[in-house]
Amino acid sequence: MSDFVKVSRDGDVAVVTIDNPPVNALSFRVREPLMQALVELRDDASVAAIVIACAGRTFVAGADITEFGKPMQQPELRAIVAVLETIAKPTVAAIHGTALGGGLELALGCHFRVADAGAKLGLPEVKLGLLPGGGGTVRLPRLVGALKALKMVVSGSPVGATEAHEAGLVDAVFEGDLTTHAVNFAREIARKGGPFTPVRDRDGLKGTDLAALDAEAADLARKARGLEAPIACAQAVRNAVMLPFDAALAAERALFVKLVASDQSRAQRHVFFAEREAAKLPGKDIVKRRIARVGVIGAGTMGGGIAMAFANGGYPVTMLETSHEALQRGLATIDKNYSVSVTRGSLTADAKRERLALFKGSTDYADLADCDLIVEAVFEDMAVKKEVFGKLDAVAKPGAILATNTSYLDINEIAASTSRPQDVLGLHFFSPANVMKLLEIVRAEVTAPDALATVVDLARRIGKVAVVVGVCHGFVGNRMLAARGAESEALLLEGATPSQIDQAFTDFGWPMGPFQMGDLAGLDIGWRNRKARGQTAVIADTLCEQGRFGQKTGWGFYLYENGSRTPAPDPEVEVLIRDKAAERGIAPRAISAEEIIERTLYPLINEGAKILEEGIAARASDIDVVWVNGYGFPVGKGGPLFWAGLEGPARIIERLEYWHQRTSKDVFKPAPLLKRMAETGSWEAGG
Ligand code: 3H9
Repeated sequence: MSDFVKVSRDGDVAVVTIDNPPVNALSFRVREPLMQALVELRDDASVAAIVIACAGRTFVAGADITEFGKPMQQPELRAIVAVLETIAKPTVAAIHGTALGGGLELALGCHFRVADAGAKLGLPEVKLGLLPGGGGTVRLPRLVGALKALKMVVSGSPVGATEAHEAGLVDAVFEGDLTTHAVNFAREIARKGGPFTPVRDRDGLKGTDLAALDAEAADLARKARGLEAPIACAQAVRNAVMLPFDAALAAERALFVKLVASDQSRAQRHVFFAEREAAKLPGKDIVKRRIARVGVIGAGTMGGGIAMAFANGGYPVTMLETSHEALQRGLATIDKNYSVSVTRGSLTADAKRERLALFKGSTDYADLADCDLIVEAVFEDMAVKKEVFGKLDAVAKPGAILATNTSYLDINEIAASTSRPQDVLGLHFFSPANVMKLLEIVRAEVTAPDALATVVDLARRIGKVAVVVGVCHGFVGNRMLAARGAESEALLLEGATPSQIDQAFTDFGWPMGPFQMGDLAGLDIGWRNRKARGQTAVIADTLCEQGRFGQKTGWGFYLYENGSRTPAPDPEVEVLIRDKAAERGIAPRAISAEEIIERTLYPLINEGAKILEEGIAARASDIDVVWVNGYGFPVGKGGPLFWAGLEGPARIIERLEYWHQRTSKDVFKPAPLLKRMAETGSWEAGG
């Protein structure tokens, strides 16, 4: 008997319990005793049936991801599943929590699967740049059909117990003590007698519509945006249909071996662990403050989105506006947004009613007195923010956390203007705040550790990926974005077109390029910011002067005719760019995609190195988390600082120095930490 796999008996039913906290991953220390237990129970004539269950909060959540990239210790999961399939007596997986990846593959090795009503089942390997490598792509289609399997494997999204039951993935759903139900289920099945058909011999592939499968696979491939794993997943499911079982299994294995060694999968695994690491703060035992009600000041796009994010996490919200009309407008928009979700089927009408019941509106600051956290999302102006915080200081209860959603302003200054700077911090949401995963949590100089720990925990509860950052202009994300954007206009003036630059970005894997993004967000936002800071951007400013604000006005860097959201190149903009270049005596030249990347992404990395050096971000991986979750940096490249390691820091420095020499611009001056990284191969200070 091992600490990680225990065998007990309930009459003639054996229960194998995996106990490998926190998520019962199939580490070597589990696989070895599990294999041994299964072999013994198979050969034990006194055992009529076997149940595989898990201790703790979940069934097996997958292979142990930390073992990837190291030599695989035997027995592998595939061998365990193969042994399961040699067992003549009924085997039953008892699934609670999540059966994911290798966990579901283990369950697919059993004759039967029973699940707790709240369980979720899925093959999320694609999100780690992988495909299921323990037979999942070959067995799942035999149970649920090829098309359903394709969708599950390529999306990586789990299904609930009820859906799994309807699809044939699960044989019974129970509420209450699952192991007892599973034992009774197994005993009853054993009593009825076999033979029991292993999943490998089930006939779920009969009548597969290959044309429909290929059409779906082609559609999914189009959306893969340069990622190899979704394509491999689709190929593996197709193999399951076309090849004999063992050949399909071998083909799956070959694809897995290739992917697990790929840079993309390494990058995606890096992001997986980076996201979890980012939420860790020093000082584990800090007592968190109680958050029962949240206040949000401002019911515009940002305030409304923030309020929805909290309501979606189950928190009652008090929304404050200056006028009754503005408040009603804000609440109506929220109602409309939820209605869209109901129409799309992502929210039930009942859930919408429950969410809306969490909102309370007010125009009186005194109504914020019972809030434990108050987030302001008012106009981005220091005087306005200070006025708001002055009022909050007067009404908020002692110990309430006072947060600003500022994107750029000095939070130390805001905090110092109150009588309780220790309770002040930044919660920088990204628009639309109810959708975007990233939350930059800004720690001001004197923010209390328990206030910080409270909001980090709260962020997780409302489904956000939190990264704690320090105070500087633009914090981590927007400060690096400014460094990326600095050269965009220069590239235009020197001869590149907006679509050429955007194309270089989308070829790299971004969902869109900087000009498409500007048009989508509204060019007037940047224009207003520049004016406030005495800065100019000749092309963007001229477009704004002409009323070209982007998609919302039908034109910006591109044309959007008849309400279209698809950007069409506009010859007028190209003439404008050439004219402005001529005025400055710049002769246009051909600009390569490589130059575009060098002049936009290398400064982005360089700025990241400066941020790390200044301690604004605690870890290089935190910066990657910000960029992947907040700005669409391709996850298959792992974030800017991870990608810098792949691209080669020495090359990046060489090219930065080249551009620095040519332009004398600060963004190209290599950061000392980047140089150290080139020498040591590590972003950690001191290597
Ligand atoms: C696979 O199965 C391949 C096979 O097809 C083929 C094999 C041949 N391994 O997320 P949490 C850690 S690929 C190692 O905060 P939650 C995690 O790092 C795998 N460690 O909890 C964290 O550690 P720490 C397919 C893992 O309750 C701690 O557990 N499976 C693994 O919010 C708690 O995690 C997946 O992709 C793992 N597999 O969410 C599932 N999983 O405390 C990945 C977690 O030190 N996991 N850890 O920071 C998840 O999606 C979530 O963890 C889960 C729980 C939903 C299970």
